[in-house]
Amino acid sequence: MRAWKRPDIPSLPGRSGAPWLHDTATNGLVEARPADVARLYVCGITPYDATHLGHAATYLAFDTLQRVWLDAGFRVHYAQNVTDVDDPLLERAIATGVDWRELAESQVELFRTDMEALGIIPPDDYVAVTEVIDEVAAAVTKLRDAGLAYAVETPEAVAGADGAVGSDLYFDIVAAQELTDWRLGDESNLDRDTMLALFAERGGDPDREGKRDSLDPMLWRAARAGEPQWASAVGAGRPGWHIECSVIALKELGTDFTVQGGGSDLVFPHHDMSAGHAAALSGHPLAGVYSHTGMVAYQGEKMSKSLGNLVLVSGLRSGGTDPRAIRLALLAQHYRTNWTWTEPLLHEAEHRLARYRSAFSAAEPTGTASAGSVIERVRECLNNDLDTPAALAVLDSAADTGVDNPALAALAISALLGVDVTKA
Ligand code: 5CA
Ligand code: ZN
Repeated sequence: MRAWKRPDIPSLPGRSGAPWLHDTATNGLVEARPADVARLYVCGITPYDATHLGHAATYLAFDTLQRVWLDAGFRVHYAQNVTDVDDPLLERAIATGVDWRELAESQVELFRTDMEALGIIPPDDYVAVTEVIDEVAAAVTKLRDAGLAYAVETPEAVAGADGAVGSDLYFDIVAAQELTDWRLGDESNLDRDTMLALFAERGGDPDREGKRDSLDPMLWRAARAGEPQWASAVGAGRPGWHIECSVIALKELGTDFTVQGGGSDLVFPHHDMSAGHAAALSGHPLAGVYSHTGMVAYQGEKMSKSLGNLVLVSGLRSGGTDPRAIRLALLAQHYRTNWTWTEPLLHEAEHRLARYRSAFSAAEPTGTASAGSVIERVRECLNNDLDTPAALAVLDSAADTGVDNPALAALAISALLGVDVTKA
């Protein structure tokens, strides 16, 4: 699928090191140093009610990571999916009387415009699940043939175009752990009770009869009346959620890529299960580092489509908010904290943007502080688990004292933080 326009990213004198990043699996900082090309997969949107500020904060965090890698001299290969067939999307389409394909396409288009306005680096591979149905079906077939997938009786299943009635297929987590090095919880480190609770909350079906283990996730959903379906070797139906990301990531990036990213709501079951599927398919780990962003809340709850407590990037933009201010408001929070969006945060960011524009757009020196050393300090902050609030604090004090080369400071703000302070 088409992504969106890439922002200009100037190169800076000198060079950053590889970033240190928090890894959920080991719960510590690890050096995200690629051998050659940094390979990044970030879970994309389920396209309805896009793009809220939680989405924007998550994609901005991985945009910052890429800017640090680029500044450190690494090439980056970035892949992202679009979950354009899934229960919540289909439910929304039915509730609003819109065709699910139209809903998905219009929301992906809105997401593209928002990402472009925010100056977020686009993925090299932007892949919708509807584009890889055959690959997903082939992966499920492979798992079934290896004894890692099994059918559960599905009375609601209807005949596909070939007249055959299929069954839902599940991943056998116990068998997968016997056959591979993968262990459930390797990535999330959660105990079983917590897993069971989160599984039920996040699209799983722990109580379904006929499953071998309550936590076994669905790989393939047999055709149902009124639902989209595709013919396949595992019967007519559609992909499960976790296998979608395993297949797209393996296809575009290969195994053992540098960083798997997403919001912390994906730690379990999504990323644990995606890693399990990938290990069962390839015999290798999915990624080296599992990186997760905190949740943005609004009005006392996690900002989410299902609750409807949303602040949309497009809404702010159409109200006249400068996208650079949105970006600065999000950068003022550390990507791993859970935080609440409020209006005053936007006003602070607008104030900061005005301050940077007047401090760093001058052609002449505004003070004696070295812009080169400001860049080094900003680099240190970002290398330390993408500490953007600390980087902004460095720039705030440089704006106060003035610098010997404002244009160089502006270039660094553009390259590393994606904000062009030289524009009107
Ligand atoms: N399509 C799946 C991933 S395969 C999905 O989670 N889609 S989503 O539209 O719900 O979310 C897209 C991305 O935004 C995910 O990485 C998710 O973790 C992140 N996200 C969702 N809500 C928030 C929030 N309130 N704060 C921060 N990040 C969020
Ligand atoms: Zn995903």
